[in-house]
Amino acid sequence: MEIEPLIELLLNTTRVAVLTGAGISAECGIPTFRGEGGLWKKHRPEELATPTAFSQNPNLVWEWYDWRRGIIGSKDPNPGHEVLAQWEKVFPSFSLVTQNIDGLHQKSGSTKVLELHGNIWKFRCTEEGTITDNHDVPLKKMPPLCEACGALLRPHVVWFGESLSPTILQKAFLTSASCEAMFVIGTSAVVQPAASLPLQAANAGAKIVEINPDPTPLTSYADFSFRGKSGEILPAIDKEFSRRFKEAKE
Ligand code: BJW
Repeated sequence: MEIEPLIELLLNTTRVAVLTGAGISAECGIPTFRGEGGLWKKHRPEELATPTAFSQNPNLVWEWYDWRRGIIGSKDPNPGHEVLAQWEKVFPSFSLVTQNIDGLHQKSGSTKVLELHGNIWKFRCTEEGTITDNHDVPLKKMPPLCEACGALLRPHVVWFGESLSPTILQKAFLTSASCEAMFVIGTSAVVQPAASLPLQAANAGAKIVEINPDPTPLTSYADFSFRGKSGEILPAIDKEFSRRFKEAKE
């Protein structure tokens, strides 16, 4: 797809929103969920990513998260994450909403990230609801227990059938209702309510920019569809945008 019309749009836009999914971290070596090599090809979501699975077999679920923490902890952000961290400083209003739990946006320098599905580096006490940071790889105790009350800890993530944080979700919907352009990057756009955010943005008049090697249910709503890896396409867009932005200021 031609980059020029998008650059024109970005040069005339102040309110930009971004929704990311597992695909943005794929080039770091972190498996996505769906598609070739995806986590859900090898594991059944019902056995690992539901409250029932956790109550029936907390050890199994924790072993899976421990394994994933091992992978994620050894990875660094890629150029796609880095561009988004830069854009936070470039656009007068910039919101980054992610479905990812890997914390790589923050690691690349993004400071205001709305994490819809939680964060793998946080624990939540199943009794008191207290949230704590933990970066141990591997975990010291399996399953981990709350230091304050001894109850079972769980990963501070959102499983199927669980509600997202109403505060975070409300902020995400406000963002999509008020942006002028929304980038949708590396998501299969099938998991709700996250997948509704770009539709809401489109209904409110925002231009939708999709970056994904494959088409998704969102593709027919997109004004710009870039087929490829976000770690390559975002830097290409940014390079041209930065050049034209500087030129316009001179
Ligand atoms: C690249 C690339 C590269 C590759 N560059 N791109 C309405 C209708 C129908 C169902 C529901 C509904 N509302 C709620 C539901 C139920 C359910 C749901 O949506 N189910 C659908 C699957 C049908 N939703 C929920 O249960 C949610 N809760 C909720 O809504 O509560 C209220 C409620 C409950 C029940 C009924 C009704 C209301 C909670 C959803 C929680 C999702 N949790 C997970 C696990 C998080 C923790 C963990 O990681 O362990 O979140 S599942 C998994 O999917 C994870 C992801 O964040 C999420 C989205 O996946 P994502 O990011 O899109 O990844 P992939 O793998 O699917 O796609 C990767 C993409 O990248 C692909 O397109 C590639 O092509 C691309 N790609 N390389 C760019 N280099």
